[in-house]
Amino acid sequence: WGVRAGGVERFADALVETANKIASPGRGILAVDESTKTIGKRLAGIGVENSEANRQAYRELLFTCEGLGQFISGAILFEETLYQSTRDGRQFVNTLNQIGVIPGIKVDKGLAPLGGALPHETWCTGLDGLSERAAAYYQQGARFAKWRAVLQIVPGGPSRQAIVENCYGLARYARTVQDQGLVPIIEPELLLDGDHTIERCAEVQEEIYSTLYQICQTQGVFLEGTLLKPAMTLPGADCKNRVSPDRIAELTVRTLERGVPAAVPGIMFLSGGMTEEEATINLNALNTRKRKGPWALSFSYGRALQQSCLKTWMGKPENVPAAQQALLARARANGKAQQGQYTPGSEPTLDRTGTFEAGYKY
Ligand code: 5MM
Repeated sequence: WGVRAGGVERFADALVETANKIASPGRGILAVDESTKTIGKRLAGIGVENSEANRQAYRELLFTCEGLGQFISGAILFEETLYQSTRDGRQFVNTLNQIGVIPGIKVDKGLAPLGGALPHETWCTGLDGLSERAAAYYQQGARFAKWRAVLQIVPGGPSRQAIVENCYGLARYARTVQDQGLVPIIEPELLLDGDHTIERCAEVQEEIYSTLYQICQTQGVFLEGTLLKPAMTLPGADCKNRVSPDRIAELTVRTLERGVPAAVPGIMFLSGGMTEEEATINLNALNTRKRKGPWALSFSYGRALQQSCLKTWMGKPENVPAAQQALLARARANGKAQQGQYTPGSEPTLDRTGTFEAGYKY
């Protein structure tokens, strides 16, 4: 593969295989790596207490959902979840593998204020000890990792400092976990907050991607064994000019073609507060456009895969089968959208408003 010397050499074939499996046709990622605080918000939304038992019960519902592997290739877990089991003692990593879903792990340690940058700009922590943690997660059965850096469009920003620092963290993380056998999902999330136009979003994302891949080169990241998890190219939540899914697809593809190397096998979008149906329709539009870029365009949705499921479950054991059907319906919808075959409204949703929350940094 011509990779730069280090642990990654021994894992190169496996990394490529895993990345390609995750980005395989008709499948995408279930992002359920909410930290304890964020899952607390989701559980509060259905009146359920944020206890370890309730977090375990919810994740057991997800990871024992028969048939999920047809549409979901990987699930991102929070550290607590990676070591949990079903109530009858089966490790979650095993139940996931049984239903055909590759277990992954969130390895960043969250955001911290970035001194010297614009107010509210952050950097992503977690590089200290990452190598050792990645080795332990691999031992426990994880085969891919995720690190989420956050940038925001504000007047005069994001600052160059924030872009460079966040891209540096993503690249260093990526190479570090590759050396331990984990496929890095590189997530430079650009928040929906703001009143900027879709064109401004495209401009900023172009700068982010070109900076990111330049630093990935400097750090020796093996691109064939990575996946990118960006936001779609969208107008800000407060922008008066709303745009069609076709326009979103056009600018998203153009931006990616300008900045993401062809060596990257898959682009797994985050949902960022869109409703379940919006996220699916936009993904479908992306996959019906003609394009030059060779990557798979798929999903790594958190909120846009879980809202109906949570609202059906409501913390009640008797609702588990119905909640699993709700999850399957949205997974199937996105599986079809990945192939450009989704008919709007053809799968049920209980998510009418979306989960966008202005100013919320989780
Ligand atoms: C599922 O939420 C993920 C973890 O968030 P925190 O550790 O900050 O609680 C989050 O990184 C998520 O994977 C991405 O934001 C994409 O999720 P959405 O909901 O935007 O699709």
